[in-house]
Amino acid sequence: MANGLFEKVLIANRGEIALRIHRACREMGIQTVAVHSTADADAMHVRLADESVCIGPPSARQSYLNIPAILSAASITGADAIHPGIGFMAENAQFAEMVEEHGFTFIGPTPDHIRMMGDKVVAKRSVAACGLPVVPGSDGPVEDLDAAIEVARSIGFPVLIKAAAGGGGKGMKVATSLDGMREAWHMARSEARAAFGNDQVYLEKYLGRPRHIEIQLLADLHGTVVHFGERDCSVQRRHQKVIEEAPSPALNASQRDYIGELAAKTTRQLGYRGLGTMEFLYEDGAFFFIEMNTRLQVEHTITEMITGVDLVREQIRVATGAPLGYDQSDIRFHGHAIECRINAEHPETFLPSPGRIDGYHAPGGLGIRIDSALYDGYVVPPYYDSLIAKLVVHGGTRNECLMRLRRALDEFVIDGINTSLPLHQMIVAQPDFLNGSYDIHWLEHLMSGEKP
Ligand code: MV4
Repeated sequence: MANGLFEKVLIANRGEIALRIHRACREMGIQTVAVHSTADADAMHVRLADESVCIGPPSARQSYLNIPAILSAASITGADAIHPGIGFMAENAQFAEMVEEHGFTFIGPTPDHIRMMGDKVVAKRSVAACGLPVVPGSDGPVEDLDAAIEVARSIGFPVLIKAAAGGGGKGMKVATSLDGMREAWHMARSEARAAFGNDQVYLEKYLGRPRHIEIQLLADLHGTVVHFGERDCSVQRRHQKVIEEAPSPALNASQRDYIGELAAKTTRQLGYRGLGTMEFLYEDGAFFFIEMNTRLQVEHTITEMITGVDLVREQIRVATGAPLGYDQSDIRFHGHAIECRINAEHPETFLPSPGRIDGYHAPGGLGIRIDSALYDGYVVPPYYDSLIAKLVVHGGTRNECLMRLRRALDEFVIDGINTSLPLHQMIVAQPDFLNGSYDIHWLEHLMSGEKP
């Protein structure tokens, strides 16, 4: 580790996020190792990396999730550290542990913190003990239907039964009255068992029309923690985020400072290190913590646009043990940013649409950023996540950002496959979106033709 930095980082991921990490490393003078499946031999990040190692066949299980293959690639290339990216190994505590046992640095939090936040009951209890507001509900897991009914009576209907191992909405069931409890209980338990091999569940008061607001956090190894404000990720469908924006059109500066400071204080008390995101539901002026993500997130880009901070660079820097070197008062917010996630899928049916790109033109100009590993002639493989590009737009005001976004969407050409570009065109023409008046159910209501 010359100059206290890593000399070589292995990027255990693919697609736009692998490219994003490569770019941060290259600017820091760090060599990069790309690992890839046979399906990704022609990927952009593989071409740009200093070295590359093929780690297996197309199936993610045999390549991007193949721990021995990833660790072997790190050994033979002499990497100092492994960046897990997003998805795949990013929130796997056992992988983080094995990376460190083999003498590499895991660019992320400690295995204990990954484990703590992976169990939603432990996560909630831990942050509540620090004074962070959580959704009213059971104190920990609920053992049987009778106990669940007792909790539901005391907090009042509607209630939500959630899987402790959950996230992503699996094993989540609403009961609107006592009559619905038995069915919701058994469905939540069996869904949780099938999805996670763990049927532990807990109860919360069900919030009907919340927004999803998350706080970006960064902690060094010496107890300094800062927040980079919030992102509003309420525009989603089936638990897949579609558009994110920062700042949230629903918050003012004092609400931002309040929840940001509280989240940072909690992060410090937990002894957390690295990048992290606390997710909140926001309804009627109140915040309720639901989960913490212990990794870099897809939508980190909009935070970078309004703060001017390279979050991946900061994540790598703190992983070396470097002190942050600045505090909360050094973080300033400028203007507004919106990200459109562009997927290789049909804009209405959402069916995946892999295949060859036979025409590609990305928009440009002031305030436009494209994070994508696409190129003309690239073949989008059918095996992985369908995210192919992020269109990220900055403006001095939300209105300027929206005008610029609509202009950029009109310029964007991706031919040969179906993409979600037309979905984004539709959304940015909606009066509710332009007004910022949407909640987590807004897009699904809009697309089903219901009145929101
Ligand atoms: C909730 C909720 C309403 N009330 N909890 C969905 C997945 C998991 N991350 C938490 N989720 C929710 N928890 C209470 N007490 C509504 C959701 C929810 C949701 C949350 C964030 C973003 C999109 C969502 C879509 C549907 C439901």
